[in-house]
Amino acid sequence: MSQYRTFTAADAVEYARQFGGVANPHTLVDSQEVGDGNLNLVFKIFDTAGVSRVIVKQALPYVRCVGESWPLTLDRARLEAEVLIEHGKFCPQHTVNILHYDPDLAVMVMEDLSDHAIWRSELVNGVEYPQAAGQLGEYLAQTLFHTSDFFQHPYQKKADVIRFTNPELCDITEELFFNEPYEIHERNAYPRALEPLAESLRDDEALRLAVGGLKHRFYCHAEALLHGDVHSGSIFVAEGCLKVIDAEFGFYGPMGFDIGSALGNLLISYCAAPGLLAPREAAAARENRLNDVREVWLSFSESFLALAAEKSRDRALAVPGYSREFLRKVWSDTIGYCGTELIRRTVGMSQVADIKNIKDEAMRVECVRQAIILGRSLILLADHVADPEALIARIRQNS
Ligand code: SR1
Ligand code: MG
Repeated sequence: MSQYRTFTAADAVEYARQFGGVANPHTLVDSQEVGDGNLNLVFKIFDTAGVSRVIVKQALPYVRCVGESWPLTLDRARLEAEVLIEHGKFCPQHTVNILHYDPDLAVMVMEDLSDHAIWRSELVNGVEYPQAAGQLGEYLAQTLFHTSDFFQHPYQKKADVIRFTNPELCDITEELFFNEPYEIHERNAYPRALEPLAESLRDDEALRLAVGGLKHRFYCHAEALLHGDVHSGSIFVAEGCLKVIDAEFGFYGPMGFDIGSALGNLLISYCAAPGLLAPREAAAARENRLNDVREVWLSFSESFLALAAEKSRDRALAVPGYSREFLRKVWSDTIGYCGTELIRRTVGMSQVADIKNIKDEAMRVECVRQAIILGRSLILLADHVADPEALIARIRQNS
């Protein structure tokens, strides 16, 4: 029989005392539920001095932001903990540390990152972290290379594809990224003024074909163990530090999905900046986001190529030149998935603070319009953008 019960604040404290790895567990005395994501309960656990010491996160048997009408597997807690543990083996400096997890209770205990801030909130407020993009590229290179066929033994890789099969969470992504924004759907949430633009997405055959291809590759290209939801709200930053959290959408999929999701959120920030910041700050923030896009890809690709040269275990994949050729396909996928992230965050249900915080309605509509048009053009041009400089030129052209 399942031991699952939804934690109260007191349960979370008790659990943290047992499994939080704190030297004097009795000093943990209080907790606060701070979850503001779409799915889970998140408790900060405080000591007698009021300092937050560890985090207890528990999956609910449904989608939190919708309610019990949308049931969702509790196995996502196991998947999240195991993805983060796996990624932490290869990139501990940029992966949140999981101290303990229990698949029956769908709960995990993890390091407290209260001295960090969520990157999305900082971007909304115009706060810059110049090293973050390079660090994110490094996280992507380490996690994607080491979980791929370049590095994993073929038996281990195949076993891990099974261990990380994540049908229910993938189904959410498959619907939200690749179906709903291109249909009339009750979950879509774009401004009414953009109905003609939304309709043009539904009617664009070339776009629908390209999105079909991206969805197909999402289904069947088991290239590496993805995080599955690398957006700026899943990333904590501090001066010189970056830590990725929230990997419940993890599964074996195409590398370009993780990289494209990350770039898509940087470009949402780019599109939203004029609605959030004063003109001079917005212009600077936009330049910074373009630099971030370049830096994420350069840092990822340089590290990936170096890892492939040094550590590829598969003899055929280790042939000189193969990894570079492979990255050309990853780059095209990256641009395509980046485009789908821009569109699903603006047309579809998963709206983000970058857009929601724009107070002026006309400005908000213009920022959303720009994000949708940019998303469409990236999906359509994904195979024809040579490198980050060409991508940046495209983005400027779109602005
Ligand atoms: C119903 S879940 C909607 C979105 O929230 C998560 O953070 C993922 O991005 C998902 O697509
Ligand atoms: Mg999340």
